[in-house]
Amino acid sequence: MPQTTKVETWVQKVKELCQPENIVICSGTPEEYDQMWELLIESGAARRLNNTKRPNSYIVRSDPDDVARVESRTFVCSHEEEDAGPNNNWMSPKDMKATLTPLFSGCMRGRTMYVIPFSMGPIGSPIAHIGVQITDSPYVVASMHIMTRMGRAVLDAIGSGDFVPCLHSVGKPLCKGEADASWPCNPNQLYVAHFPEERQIFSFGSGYGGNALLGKKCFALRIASTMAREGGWLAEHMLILKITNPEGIVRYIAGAFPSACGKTNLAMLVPTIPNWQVETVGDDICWMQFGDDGRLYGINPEAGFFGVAPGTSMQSNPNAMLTLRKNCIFTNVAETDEGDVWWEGMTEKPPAHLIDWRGEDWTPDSANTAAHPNARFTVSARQCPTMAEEWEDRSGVPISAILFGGRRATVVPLVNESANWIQGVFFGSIVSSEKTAAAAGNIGKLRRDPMAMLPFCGYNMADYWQHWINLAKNATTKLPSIYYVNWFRKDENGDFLWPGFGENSRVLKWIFDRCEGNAEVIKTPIGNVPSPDGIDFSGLKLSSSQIEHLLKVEIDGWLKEIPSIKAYYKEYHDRLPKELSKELEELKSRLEDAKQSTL
Ligand code: OXD
Ligand code: MN
Repeated sequence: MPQTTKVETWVQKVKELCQPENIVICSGTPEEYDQMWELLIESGAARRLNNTKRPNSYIVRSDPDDVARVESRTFVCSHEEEDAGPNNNWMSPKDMKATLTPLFSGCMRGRTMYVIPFSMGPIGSPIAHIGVQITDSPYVVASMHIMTRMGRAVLDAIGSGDFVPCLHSVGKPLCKGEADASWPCNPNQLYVAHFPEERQIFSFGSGYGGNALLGKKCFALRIASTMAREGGWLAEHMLILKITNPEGIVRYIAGAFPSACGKTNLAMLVPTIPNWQVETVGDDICWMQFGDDGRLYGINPEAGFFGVAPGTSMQSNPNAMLTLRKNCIFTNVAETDEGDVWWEGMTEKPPAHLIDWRGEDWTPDSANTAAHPNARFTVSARQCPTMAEEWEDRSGVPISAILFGGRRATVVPLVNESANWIQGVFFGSIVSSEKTAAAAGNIGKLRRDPMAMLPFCGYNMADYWQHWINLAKNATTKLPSIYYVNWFRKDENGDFLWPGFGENSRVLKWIFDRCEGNAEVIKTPIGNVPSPDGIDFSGLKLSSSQIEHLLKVEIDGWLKEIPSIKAYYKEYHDRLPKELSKELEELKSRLEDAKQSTL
């Protein structure tokens, strides 16, 4: 008799707990994908878009109370509260299980339970890891078809090996004869719970995005970050791009930016500098492992893009728009009278009439936006015209440089190179963004989002910084250089100084040239900035004083920032790596020396 596998044992356990009506082991076939859409159309959650406008694509409307990741209901359940850190909500594993068990008991009554074996990263890649998600949501099954490699091939790859169990329910059991909601959910009893020591995820009550597609933020960042710490690798909230210079030399750059800082746009950038090429490897997550040569090799563990639709246009991101021409899922966007999609920013002039994300009539005079601000597209990466041919290479791509960036109107220059790895980790630890697009004069309202991982690090952030620092302690590693970039500096009138988008290629070129040993820097108290002629600004409408402002090292501004960094570090008490407090002290004394010498 064949042995029962770990997957079978777990499925049986979940079946007994959740009591579904049926069980489907997902195959990952196109037929299965189509079946999910038949169900979603029948329930009223989805509509097929006009096939001539947007072939094989669907528009989905979620419950208006289930529209985004809910950080306040996201928990890291380590045994010790200190191990989750001040960056996470914490509950003990015992208490969380005592809370969740009654919620999950019978929660799939009247529903089908889908078992989704999925691989984060190309199947068989030494950098990839496998999960199995159990869900009662056909929308999740369809989305996982696009966002991950999943189905039969992954089940075969697991064999008798390990996987991360990810249990998800929308939290709405159905009684016999009861009519189902078009988007069943239970937002009043929402839990997205991670058990890092056991490597398990439980999510209850939401069907939306990162709450429900558990391979993404829950596994590929929160759980994977704890696995990475243990295994000496990195699981990061980073895009990966490939850049090729006119001589055909290739470099790969990874970059961490908080939400709403244009990560997808940067990953799909159209360079404005002649004869340079930028291609895409990933837009949201990067897993990096050391190769035999001591370099960090990165993979994009996802197979698709789950991007914010509003603001995406042929001007801001033509490659995303081309990616979206067919085979897409659009969630909470508006629908046009022709059966196509629209969102704010897609065209300069909105259509005269739309059905908005709530299913109501909408005209440009309507008080609300037509698309929800967190409306999303879900699409296979394979459709992106700029995907680099090696984006699915099992061994990953060698990373030459890491970018950290936030949205800062003042103080932080366009680009600043760290003198060494530890200073680079310091840069990452202080990444911050203005809470909103700060009006001129309204300076200082900062949210620190270290390495853009604040909502995604599955353990104490201070220990995470220590993990980064420790990578430099192994003499055989050849670590990438680190850059702190800021596309969002403003002038005295509150206008952006830097045009951004495709013009960011000029900064990438400087970084590329630095990696090749071909560009000059000026050493400053905060790090190495380009010499005024270091970045090619030709053809841009920028005055020399604007260029100076973009690259300026504001000694007083940085000095004012020191107490806020200090206060922020204090939240981590004695877990803060001593290397970081030393970096901060040294920065302060370099800034004070510089101030003295200009007096
Ligand atoms: C995302 C996010 O959805 O960072 O990628 O919130
Ligand atoms: Mn993200």
